[in-house]
Amino acid sequence: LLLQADTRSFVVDRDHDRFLLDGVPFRYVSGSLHYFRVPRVLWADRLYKMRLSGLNAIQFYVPWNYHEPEPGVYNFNGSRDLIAFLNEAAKANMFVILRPGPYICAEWDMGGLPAWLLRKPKIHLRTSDPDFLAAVDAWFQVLLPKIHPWLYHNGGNIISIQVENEYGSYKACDVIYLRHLAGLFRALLGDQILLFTTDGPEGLKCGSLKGLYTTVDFGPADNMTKIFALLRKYEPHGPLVNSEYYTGWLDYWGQNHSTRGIPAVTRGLEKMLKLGASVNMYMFHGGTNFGYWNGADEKGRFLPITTSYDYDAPISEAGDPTPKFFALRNSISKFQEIPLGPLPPPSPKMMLGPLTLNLDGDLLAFLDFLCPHGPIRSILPMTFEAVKQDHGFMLYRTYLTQTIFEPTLFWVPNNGVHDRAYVMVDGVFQGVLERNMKHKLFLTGKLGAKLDMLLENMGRLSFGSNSSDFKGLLEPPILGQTILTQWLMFPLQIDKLVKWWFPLQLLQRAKSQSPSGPTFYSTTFPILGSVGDTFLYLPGWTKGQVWINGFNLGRYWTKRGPQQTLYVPRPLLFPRGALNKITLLELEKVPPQPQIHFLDKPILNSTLGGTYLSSLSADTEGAYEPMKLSGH
Ligand code: 6GJ
Repeated sequence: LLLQADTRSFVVDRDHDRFLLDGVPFRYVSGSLHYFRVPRVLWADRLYKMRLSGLNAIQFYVPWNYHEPEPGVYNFNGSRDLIAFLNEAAKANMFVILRPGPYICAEWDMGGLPAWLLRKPKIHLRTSDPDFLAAVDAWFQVLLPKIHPWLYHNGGNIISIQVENEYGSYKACDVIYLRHLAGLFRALLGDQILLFTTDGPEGLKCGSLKGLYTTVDFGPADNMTKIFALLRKYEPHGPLVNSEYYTGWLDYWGQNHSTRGIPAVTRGLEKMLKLGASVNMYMFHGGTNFGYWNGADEKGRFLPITTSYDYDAPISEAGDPTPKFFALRNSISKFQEIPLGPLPPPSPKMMLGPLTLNLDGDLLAFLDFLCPHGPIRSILPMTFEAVKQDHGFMLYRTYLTQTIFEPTLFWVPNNGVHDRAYVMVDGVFQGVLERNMKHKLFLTGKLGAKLDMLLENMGRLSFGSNSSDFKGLLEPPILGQTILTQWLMFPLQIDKLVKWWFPLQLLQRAKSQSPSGPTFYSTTFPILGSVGDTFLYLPGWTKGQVWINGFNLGRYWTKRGPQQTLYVPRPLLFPRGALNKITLLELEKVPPQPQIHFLDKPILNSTLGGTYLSSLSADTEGAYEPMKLSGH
């Protein structure tokens, strides 16, 4: 009987330790890129370059929090249009290995889980907790029917789907939860699609599940023979699969820039391909953590991920093929056919500046506009999650109930600053308190003075967090012997204000004050020559947030490094003399000359990281000594 021409299938052939695509032996050589870290207008460019490198598949996560900003509110538009991205991958002739979570890790805020889950503070994330499962079921009943038509056997390009993410690395090890997910995926996607799990070698025990194909992840420095032998205990037959072969590594603010050498990366890839394994390289293109989307890790110290997710990947953050790209293409060419066709040249880069920014005013001067509904009052401070503010900044205000004549210790017990607090007394900046750091402040002030703390959420723990990472003031601060109570919380809608421009009449009033603490600066500028990708450089600035033409470009932390420049994709900029607007919220201290530059190359590896690490012992006694990070 002839196979029906349209019988499409992607299966595991356990008799010959391989995949079969439509009955023909198939091996994927895949690369990870995250649509949520690349503006939509650049998706096709990145995918085309990945195809030309010899990849025949791409692998990517779906961040739940990117698509369900509020319970029951969904966003699949613009750069969140997942279906459009699947379509771009199909146009680039790429198969897709999809990883919808619900937890994805990925150095993304809360590993992709929505912060609104924490409005039930006792929820047990990533377990069979009924509250968690109810939210997961509702989300997947929206997402998975969208995916269904894109499954390979239905005519699409999705050849396999991962359930959860490295669940074996999570303390809960709740098999009921994993079984629930597998059942839900089967119910909504049918019996044909290949479902799999991914774990590090130490996570295979709790992360694998009968009925889901077991895969592993490891990097160039790991013992491949040993790890694949361990994998064979779970999958005695079928193709060997490494779902995350690390081509580079992630960066944390305050730590040195991470790189991975080319020879080790290519050697490991060729060894796996020689074994007939299917491999996904994590990352092939890293992209950027725009806005507030970066996640964080905790290794003795709280370690937020930088805005750049360049990852020292084969395709740079700006989309340029690197020497590692050509080396990997050469390795792949020994096993797979490389598409012919010219590789696009690196994108045109642009230099501009220096530009002098104008003082718009202290953040406090705009409080009415930033918090139009007014403050929430509570005896004890409330978390971001309790007031339903997921990202960014919240102002906490109280009033001194006595005059403090002598400099008096001000601190927050139980490491209760999540994650940084910028402290003002009657609008005058006093200094910073930071999570896991024993910064101390000494304050004076008169009876009735305003004590303001601007709390910054630096991104929620994403890897293996053993507790929910609430943000804001988790404990009432202490001034001398007094526990400060009676708080006003102002959730701040900064992005709305920046996007829709500052009310001009307000700007005039605000300018009168001499800047102190969190302050807005901005300017407008035309681009008269040709527009190109560029890298915003802020020498002398300290730490803050940047918007270009209303787009939240991400965080800068010049003082701490290692990242010194922020990637500005050309499509964000208006050409031919039209005015572009840049707005900065500087949280600490501006340089004598409030100037910024646009460079034609990135600086991601400043030595300031070292300076910062050594400065810890100087100005912040007793601070945690930064851990020498062994790995992720
Ligand atoms: C993965 O955990 C994760 O699945 N990961 C890394 N793991 C290295 C573990 C070595 C002990 S490095 C960065 C990636 C991503 O976080 C990925 O989402």
